Amino acid sequence: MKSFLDILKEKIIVFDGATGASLQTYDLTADDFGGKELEGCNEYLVISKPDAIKRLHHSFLDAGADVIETDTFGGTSIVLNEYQIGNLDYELSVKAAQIAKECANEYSTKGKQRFVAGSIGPTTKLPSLGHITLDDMSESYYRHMSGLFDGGVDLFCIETCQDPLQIKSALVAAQRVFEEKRKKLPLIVSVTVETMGTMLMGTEISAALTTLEPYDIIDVIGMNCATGPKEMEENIRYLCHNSPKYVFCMPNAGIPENVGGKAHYHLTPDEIDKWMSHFAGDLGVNIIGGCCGTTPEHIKRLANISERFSPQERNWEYTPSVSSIYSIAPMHIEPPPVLVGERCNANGSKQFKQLLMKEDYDAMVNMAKEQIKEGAHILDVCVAYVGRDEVKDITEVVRRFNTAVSIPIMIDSTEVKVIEAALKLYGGRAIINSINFEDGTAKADKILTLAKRYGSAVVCLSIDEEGQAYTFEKKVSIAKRIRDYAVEVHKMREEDLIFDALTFPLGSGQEDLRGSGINTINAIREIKKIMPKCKTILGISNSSFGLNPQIRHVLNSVFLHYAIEAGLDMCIVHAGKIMPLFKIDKKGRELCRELIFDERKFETIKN
Ligand code: THG
Repeated sequence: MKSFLDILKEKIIVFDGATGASLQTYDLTADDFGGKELEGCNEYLVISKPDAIKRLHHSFLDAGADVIETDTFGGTSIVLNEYQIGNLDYELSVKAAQIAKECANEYSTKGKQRFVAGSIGPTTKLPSLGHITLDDMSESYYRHMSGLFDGGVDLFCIETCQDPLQIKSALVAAQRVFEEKRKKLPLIVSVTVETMGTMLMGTEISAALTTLEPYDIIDVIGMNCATGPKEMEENIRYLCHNSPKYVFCMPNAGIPENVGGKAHYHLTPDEIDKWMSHFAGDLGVNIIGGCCGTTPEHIKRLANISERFSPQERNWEYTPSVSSIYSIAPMHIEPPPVLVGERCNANGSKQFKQLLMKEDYDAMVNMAKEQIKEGAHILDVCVAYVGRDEVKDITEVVRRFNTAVSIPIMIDSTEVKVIEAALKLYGGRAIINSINFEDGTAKADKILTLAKRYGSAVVCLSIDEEGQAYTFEKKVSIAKRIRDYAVEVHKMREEDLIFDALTFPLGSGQEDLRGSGINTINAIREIKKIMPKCKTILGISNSSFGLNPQIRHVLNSVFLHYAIEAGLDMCIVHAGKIMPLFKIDKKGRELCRELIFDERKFETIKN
């Protein structure tokens, strides 16, 4: 017997068709559902009328489906509670899995194995809108998934996803189940892109891919529901061109039309055949199936496609990026740098600090939006302030930024609890700023574990047990040590590590900092040379602490120029205050250059 993932390499796999719409044609009575109060609860049918579910499975197995889905789309306690049976979540999931497995086994042959996918729906709540916390949602998913696992499903299908934060809570649960059972099942995540072209929360397909791509436990990413194949084409093409994971596509039989008060799906088997042949044969989709309105007749045609085509070679190209719930920001752009707005920082902006004190969150959101207007691609967010509860503050801020701010965030904190609280509220792919080896690896271990759990990228500072690195050698050797550790021990990918060789004030007149500009620039060049996949970043404004504002903008801009020349990918700056070099007079430029490269013919810069 081959595994599901082995077969996925060899053939286009066919899923089954609509559950809900098919069940409706069976004319089930209230009694069939187990009474008036359970009428319409399809998940309870595995207890009250298992024959109806078996009939459904058989109809799709007869049509040639390789995979049938369990009757558990609304199988979480969150949904079952609407029928007051949330406590039956585990039991119903086990039962549904057993019934499906029994049916699949009847049909399975050596030449055509049949599999069962545990259907895991989106529930009825959107965590990004504050309907439920990630922890509560995850707990509900965990019981549901444990039941599916114990009932014997071959894989998990987290489908019809509406909100990236909802997906993350399901992934936290899946990770927990796989760890507890010491066995990982193949896992599909399938998002629903509405007719307006984004997920319900406004998420573009690129943002969904960026948020999901870092998760090792996900094997397949795709789309299902909401529309027919025609409306999915551009997004399916995007996934096929960009996704390193297998691609899944399960459209409705067209956009539903209201016919006599009922949803009517009009796409014929011929039309589905035409589109899905194109997706599988030209674009390289690996798994095809049907969602709402698709019947065994449609699935028969998909099984035929699977016989006509083999999996196409996809020459995908993935650009390492981060995301908000809406859109993405690559971690390297041409020309560089990626601009990380520095102003939403209680230690870096008097205005932001005062707004935090007043707890004026709307105005904080406005500061974020101003930075986007000024050209920031990503926002650094820091609410650390002595005497305040940082976990509470980050919770208030990230909850709002998650939906109100269109660009990705960088969580700037040294506290593990704060980072964790932020990641639990953020639906995009965030950057954690930062880890270091100041107290050895203990704290970095905790933060890297969070980074893996939530798919984040991580800024790594050149700081070790002996303190901050001032010399070139120290900056590089610590970066290398952190890289090796993060990759080997925590299985981080090099492209998700962003090295900060540290920026110290250059104009302070402090003798021991004289060489620090050139050391930082040389360290960036060396880090890019020995770890070319890794990214680099600097908090540029640190370089000009203590100088007057006009001189600061000049020095920051010149320092940034040389850092970019050395290979800097990203910088934390006040985006609106960075000047192109041609706007700086020659004398000012030269003065700054001498300061940065420690060629000073003078003692200190005059304010
Ligand atoms: N590396 C990494 N993260 C960092 C830094 C770094 N985060 C914080 C900091 N350094 C980068 N952010 C800032 C933000 C603001 C300023 C400097 C660095 C700054 N602010 C003015 C001031 O304090 O004088 C503005 C004052 C105001 O507007 O009120 O200079 O190096 N990884």
